[in-house]
Amino acid sequence: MFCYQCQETAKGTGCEVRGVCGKNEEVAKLQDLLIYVTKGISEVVVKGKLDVKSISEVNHEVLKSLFITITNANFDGDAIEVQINKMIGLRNELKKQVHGVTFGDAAAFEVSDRPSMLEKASKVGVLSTENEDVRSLREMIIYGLKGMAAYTHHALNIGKEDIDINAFIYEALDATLNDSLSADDLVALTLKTGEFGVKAMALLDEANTSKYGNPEITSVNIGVRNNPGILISGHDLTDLEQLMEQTKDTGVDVYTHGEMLPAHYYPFFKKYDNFAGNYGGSWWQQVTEFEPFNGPILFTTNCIVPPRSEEIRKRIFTSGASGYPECPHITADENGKKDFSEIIAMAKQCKPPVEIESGSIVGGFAHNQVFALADKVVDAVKSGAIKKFFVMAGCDGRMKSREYYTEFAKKLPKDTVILTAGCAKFRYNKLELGDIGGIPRVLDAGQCNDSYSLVVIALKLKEIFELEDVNDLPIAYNIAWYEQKAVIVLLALLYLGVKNIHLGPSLPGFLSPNVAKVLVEKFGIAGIGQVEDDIKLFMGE
Ligand code: FSO
Ligand code: SF4
Repeated sequence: MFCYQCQETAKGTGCEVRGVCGKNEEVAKLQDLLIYVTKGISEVVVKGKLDVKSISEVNHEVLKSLFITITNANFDGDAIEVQINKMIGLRNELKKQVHGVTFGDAAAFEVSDRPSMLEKASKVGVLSTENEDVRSLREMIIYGLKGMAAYTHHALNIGKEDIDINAFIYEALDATLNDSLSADDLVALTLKTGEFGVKAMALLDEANTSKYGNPEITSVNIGVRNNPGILISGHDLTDLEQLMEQTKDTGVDVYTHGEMLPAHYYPFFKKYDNFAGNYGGSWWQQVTEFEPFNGPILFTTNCIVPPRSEEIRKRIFTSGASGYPECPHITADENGKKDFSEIIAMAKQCKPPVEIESGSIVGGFAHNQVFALADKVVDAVKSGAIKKFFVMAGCDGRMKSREYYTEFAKKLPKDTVILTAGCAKFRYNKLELGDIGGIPRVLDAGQCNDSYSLVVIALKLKEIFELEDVNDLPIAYNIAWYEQKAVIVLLALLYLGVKNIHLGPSLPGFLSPNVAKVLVEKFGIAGIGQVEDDIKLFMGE
């Protein structure tokens, strides 16, 4: 196996024996093959000039396939094998609509069983592209597409689609098979991926806010109550909605974990009395937090960490693109309805969660809420009360080097405000950082996809201050990344012309030295250093 798609990749260069994430060789190879067949489908769609509007099932399954391969989403080899077979079947059906076109291997290969899949996968993985710069650019595009697919898939669950995004995914995946494209072509395609990343985030924002209302300032309880509970993790708000509907009046409480925390900010979910609060910290803390939670856990998306004990594994359920061997996977019926009764029944047999912290955290500063505060914010900037904003969106992760972000937040001058989204916030959202004239110094917009809100806020400030260039705003970007959704957020920012983004805790292992050089020279991308030095640099001292 070879995988270098996430920040925790072994030695910063690639997992070759087993994933640091816990992904074994077989699952890694099956994921490679699943990506390969989505490339083959893309070739059929692009070369066959098929009408993307007329192939919805394929569109949706491509989104799901890409999503399945995101870091920590799906560890279930059997489920991935089923998906590969489904995709090959769809590909072959599509080919029947095309005549007189010669296809390459990705559109033509066949496999009969698991061993033949693994054998094929060994030949079509990341390292099958020999030139390291081409490999680097191709993979960066594919990782961006994975993130884009995840966001588009969530929007689809709410009934929102943008066919142009699906068409672009085919175009880009097909391009990764094309040996005649130059490095410049691939750099251009990388930025175009960012452009469609913005569209995907906008689509999901529209889907979430039209269905669940605009996020608003909310104080979220982080303690516990006395009832049994279900913990829901991941990003899928439609799963949460169905779980809330099915648990109301049952005596079972629902708590969010990790990236589901921002669900509390939406007006829609406030009507449920049993929506009890948020339990614990970011995704990787599940290794210690699931045990005292005592009740069942529903993963709606990544990030799953392989459970350390049988007792905990028995309490894990998955849905959507996520999966874990031997954990029940709750699938939707033809109307999108999921039956969570097995989880609710289990919860009733479990003890209530043990309290691991108490108090509350405040969030809900997506674009609409920040616009409501715009006058205050603009006055604070004009008066000098706010000197700088720090976009610290992105991810959290296990590495000790991420303590940097807690230190950075603590040591930032008191006249600065942190704009955050994604699970990076858990490094500093429980610190008492105070406020500036009533504006909290940490403004959490929501999930990683809500980085879109931060962009909308930046563009609004640019308009208010009548600036030509978004880089003239008093905003610095110190972004933490972990997996491929953060890659699409980064590409979206690059597409929007944001310069001098600092990316940490380490630069992606998938950047070849030459590609890294392009990012440094063209966009001013940099890594992180020591907290004090970086703060001085950002503050222009
Ligand atoms: Fe991922 Fe990052 Fe959204 Fe986290 S992009 S790791 S779980 O911020 O949140 O999915
Ligand atoms: Fe390694 Fe990350 Fe790939 Fe897992 S997802 S195998 S940790 S690079």
